[in-house]
Amino acid sequence: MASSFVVTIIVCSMFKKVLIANRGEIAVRVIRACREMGIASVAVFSDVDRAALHVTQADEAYSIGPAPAAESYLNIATILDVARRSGAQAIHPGYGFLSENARFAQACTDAGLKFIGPTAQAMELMGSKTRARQAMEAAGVPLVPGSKRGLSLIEAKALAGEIGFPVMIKAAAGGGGKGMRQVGVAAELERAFATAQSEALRAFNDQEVYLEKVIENPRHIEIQVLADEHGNVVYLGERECSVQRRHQKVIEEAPSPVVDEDLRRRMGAVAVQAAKSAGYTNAGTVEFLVDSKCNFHFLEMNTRLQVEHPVTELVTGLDLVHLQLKIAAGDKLPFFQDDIKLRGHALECRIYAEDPENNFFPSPGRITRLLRPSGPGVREDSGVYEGWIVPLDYDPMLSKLIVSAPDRSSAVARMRRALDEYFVGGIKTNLPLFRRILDHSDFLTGRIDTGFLDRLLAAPTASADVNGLSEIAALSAALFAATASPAANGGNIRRREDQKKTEGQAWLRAARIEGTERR
Ligand code: MV4
Repeated sequence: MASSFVVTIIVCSMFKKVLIANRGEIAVRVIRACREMGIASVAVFSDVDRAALHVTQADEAYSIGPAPAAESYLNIATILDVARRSGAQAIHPGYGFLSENARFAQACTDAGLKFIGPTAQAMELMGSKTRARQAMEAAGVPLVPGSKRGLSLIEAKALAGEIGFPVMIKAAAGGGGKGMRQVGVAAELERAFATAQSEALRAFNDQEVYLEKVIENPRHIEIQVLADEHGNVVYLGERECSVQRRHQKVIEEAPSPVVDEDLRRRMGAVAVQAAKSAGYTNAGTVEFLVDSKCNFHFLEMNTRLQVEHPVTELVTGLDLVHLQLKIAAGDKLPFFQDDIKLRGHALECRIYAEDPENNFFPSPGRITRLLRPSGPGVREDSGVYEGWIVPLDYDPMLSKLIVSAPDRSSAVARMRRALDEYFVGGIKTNLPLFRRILDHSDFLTGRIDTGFLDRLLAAPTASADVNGLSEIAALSAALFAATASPAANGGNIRRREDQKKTEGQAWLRAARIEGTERR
């Protein structure tokens, strides 16, 4: 009798070398994951990034051209050439730059390189907001009421009359708030339509616009999904991202203060359905607008790893970049939906080189002093180091400060403590803004919507008096530190009354640090 043997050959298909087509903290983040997984990393850098942190951390680094992103980090041919020369088998795009460029994803595939992300087809579908709305409606995903295709002015007038004002005119090729116009009354529609069209044409070379009903004072809540290339899709809970300014997120958290288990299950199921129907693979995020009654509406799908992914990592205990690499290498998801448990609370502050006192103008330059927070429950994903000159050519985000704790209020306390430990000298940062947000009663009670930060910034600051006092305190502390002998403030001895929780504390520390620096 013939006996048959089933021989299973386990082929290790993990990449040996990965190129990271990005810079800053996200390049460092991906390089770290590669190192942990025994994968060699290839960095690319522009002329102004020759000494950037990601270049020093990678196994190899290649110059890709001048500072302007269009000539370096967005140059597909150059990046593919570096991949070929270095022998990389896959490319991680990070976020921004080429990360949501379907042509780039396709060019990688055509060059025999694995793009670590979804297919070009899935990216293209989600890149067109009208096509995405058609596909999502067909999949039973709840949409914001409005049109599913591009409209003429006449069609827009008719539809707006039907669904009622206010309405939002959006660019089909847009996303993230670009080419978007709110219209309050019928008389404003024609002008807003024309403006939106010409903005869309200029920004995206595509003047198609569509219309949605306005969701008033919405929350921005998004669901993280992971999909392998074998049809398995899971959701990893939500992120609350309502604290924004000019469509730039400032603080993110997980879980959302308003999402309970039932809502999470419903939003999660919809997000998984959205991903499945789009043939989506790898990591992605389904964005929802959530109204005051907790109705949720599909907004768009981000086809990349997002800036705020660490808060999801901290509440799920998963490493999203490890998982992205495994999925791209053809592995099955190593868990099922029921295995995913959320634990505790995580907050993220995006630290920017910008001046809150001067309309958040970018504040590049040399970081003369850098004290970074650490200790229990603190993670800092940074792209900078002391002595490095922050270039003015790119997004001025320096780092992300992320904390986790058993519950929301202890996470807030931990974030305040970590912010107190954080000092960046030589350039202006938005660090002082976070203290204001974390002291705000609406933030503390979770009453945040997408208008929260604008309202906070429009309100008069604590008082001019307090500002004056903290400046005097900083000056006198600097004088003290500069003139006192090391023993006078040595050993970090501080009297109890100096330790009280004030905004001046950071200033006092700053002045002391700068003082010692000048000695
Ligand atoms: C909306 C909206 C209200 N109603 N659409 C802004 C970014 C882009 N992705 C979509 N955006 C919005 N679309 C309808 N129908 C309000 C916003 C919006 C917003 C959304 C998410 C986070 C912050 C925001 C800030 C202002 C406006």
